[in-house]
Amino acid sequence: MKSPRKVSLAAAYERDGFVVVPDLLGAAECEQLKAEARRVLDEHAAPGSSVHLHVAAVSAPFRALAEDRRVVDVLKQVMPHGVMFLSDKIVYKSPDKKFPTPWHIDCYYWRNTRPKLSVWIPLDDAQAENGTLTVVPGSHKQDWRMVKMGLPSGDFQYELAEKDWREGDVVTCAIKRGTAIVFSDRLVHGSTPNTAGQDRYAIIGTYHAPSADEAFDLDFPARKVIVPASAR
Ligand SMILES: O=C(O)CCC(=O)C(=O)O
Repeated sequence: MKSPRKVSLAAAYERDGFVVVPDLLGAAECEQLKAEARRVLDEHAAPGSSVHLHVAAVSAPFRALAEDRRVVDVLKQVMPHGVMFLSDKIVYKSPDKKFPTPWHIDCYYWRNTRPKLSVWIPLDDAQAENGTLTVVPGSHKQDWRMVKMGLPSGDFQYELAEKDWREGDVVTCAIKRGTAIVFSDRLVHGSTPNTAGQDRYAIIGTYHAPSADEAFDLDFPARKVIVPASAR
């Protein structure tokens, strides 16, 4: 019998709009980064917020993670025109931050800029019960409309206008801490609610191809070219 053809990481990313990279970070590293995330939230985040941007700008460990060889080796496979770090953020759910992240596409938040992708790494084991990432494979090939929404925390301001897919299309990413999900800024994604009464810390780094700064980029002080276009 013919065995199924193994699809490359780049081909899977192109087909699905995301790839799961198991065990990118070890458990001990996740524990240290989680303590660092707590420090950053305590010292820099607005009280009560569950999303905090510009982490690498104030944290050496997260700055190192943004350009860690293991992360960059994966990015090089899906970014043929070089790799530039733009920014990162902590997304934190807890017993009192239960709400699901609404269905959305990230590119809505940076309209009229060059394409980007993000690397989502949970620092706690993440599953349906504690608010893991949910994705709709292939949704990056469609255009989606977003509308304003009003989460009490103000952390997410928009959600998809139409949820035009079947229940069975959704992938609920049950993954160990330190596993990474690399996803296109056109991919429909959200999260499950955190009903488990547990913490769920995640770090999300966002990247695009190197280029002269666009006006949008100027708000991101930790931006940095990691793999110049010419190095490939
Ligand atoms: O960690 C999460 O709940 C998802 C966050 C997210 O989708 C985003 O910030 O774009």
